[in-house]
Amino acid sequence: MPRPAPQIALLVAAALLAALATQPLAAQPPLTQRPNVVLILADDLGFSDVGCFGGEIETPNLDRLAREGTRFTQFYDNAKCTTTRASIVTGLWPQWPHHLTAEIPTVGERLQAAGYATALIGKWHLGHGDDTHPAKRGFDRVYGLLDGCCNFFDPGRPDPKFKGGRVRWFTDQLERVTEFPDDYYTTEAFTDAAVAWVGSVAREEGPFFLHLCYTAPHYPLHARPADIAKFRGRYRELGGWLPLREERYAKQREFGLVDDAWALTDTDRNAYDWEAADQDWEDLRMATYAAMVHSMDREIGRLLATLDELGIADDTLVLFLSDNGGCAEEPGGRDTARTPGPVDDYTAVGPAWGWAQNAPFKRHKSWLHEGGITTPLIARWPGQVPAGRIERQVGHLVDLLPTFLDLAGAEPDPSLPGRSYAPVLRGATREAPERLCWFWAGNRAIREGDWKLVWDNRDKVWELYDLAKDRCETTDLAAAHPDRVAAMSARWADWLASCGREPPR
Ligand SMILES: [Ca+2]
Repeated sequence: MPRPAPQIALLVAAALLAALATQPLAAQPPLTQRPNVVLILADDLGFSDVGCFGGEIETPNLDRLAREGTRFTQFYDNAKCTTTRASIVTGLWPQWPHHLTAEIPTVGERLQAAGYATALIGKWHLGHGDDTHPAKRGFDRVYGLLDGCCNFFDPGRPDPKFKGGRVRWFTDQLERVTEFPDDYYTTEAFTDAAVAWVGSVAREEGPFFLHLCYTAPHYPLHARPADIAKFRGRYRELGGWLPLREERYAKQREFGLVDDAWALTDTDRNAYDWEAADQDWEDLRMATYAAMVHSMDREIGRLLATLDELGIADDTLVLFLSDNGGCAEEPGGRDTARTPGPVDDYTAVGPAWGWAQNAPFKRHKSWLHEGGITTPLIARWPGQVPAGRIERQVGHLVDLLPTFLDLAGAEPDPSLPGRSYAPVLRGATREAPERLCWFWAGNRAIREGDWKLVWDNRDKVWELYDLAKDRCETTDLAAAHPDRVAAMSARWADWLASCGREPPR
């Protein structure tokens, strides 16, 4: 009997892999070893910026992470730096007026109690007081920015174009740092600190928890000239944000990240006319942003190589996500006399690029449409997290702390709003959250099942979407379902009250 041609064997193997990729896997056997956890957070990175989520920016290390792990298409953040970090660190919905108080235990304290070595490297943004400084709140190693953003080349420099020229609060353990060496660049310095710390704890008894929070690609647009040069001209040649969005959407359909039935949204109201824009300057803005993403990926590659060299990659769960969607803010203005990139400039990508960065979704950071709150989550844990898979089960930041407690073998805390996402990470099915809610800058949203009710505080009206059919939020069903709108908006108000906040007028 003739042997099957190699091509046929390959086709059969590909079909089997495709079937595996779309079927829920059986639950994995119980864990025998507690993993190290590396939680990498990017800042203001759009849903589709990295290659494995449809982006044109070269991100070979994150693409490798996706090949060796799973990508998640319905994992949610809180639309903003502070609120997202609050939920990661406390496991709670954002609490007003203070996200972190002495009474609220942190993920660092909880994992220390479970026997983990802990580090917070990069951006914290939850304060620097006795109750809020990470070195006083459960992290053995602390290095980085305690404020919201800083100059990448010289974090000690006041930024005259932003919030009155305040000098950022940078820390090394409890020592404030104001002087930085020549050739400093935050993305690289954070990685240096992370690599050194992992090397110091990897051979100790017990696992570690590294929370590595890059400030990239949040503004100001600062990148090394050699990285900018790799992207310069590409965005002008492509023809701006509308073709960029189409190109990313096409790639996402090819990958199976989006549903072919979803319609791309109309042009965002804050996007402007490419034909009338200074196209060369716009190209430089986006090329500099791409360079920041690209260099972050290169640094993540250094950390992954360290895990390999130490022989601990198989014992380590690596998670990568963004704190919110691409950003429409424009500190520094749309001043084409500026030159994005170097230390003495202060520029952002602006609302048109910031919207395209969230393709195929609607709106930006601070808004609660899917473009503001959907994070490109990647998880890798060889032998535990299925490789090459795309997962669509809904999850939220509040699930992370229960996940870490679960993996650490610690007692679950039923007072926390989230539930362990570990079964989903490991390829099994878990019961979907009953309800997810958001509030930021007057914007409001609640998701129950596939129904999502969302309020844009400029329009001041509830919109209702069926996300299973319309994840891009193009067809408002509120007028057809007034009872559902009333019931969901009442439950949203109850949720807000539970977070200590008065209902907005
Ligand atoms: Ca952010």
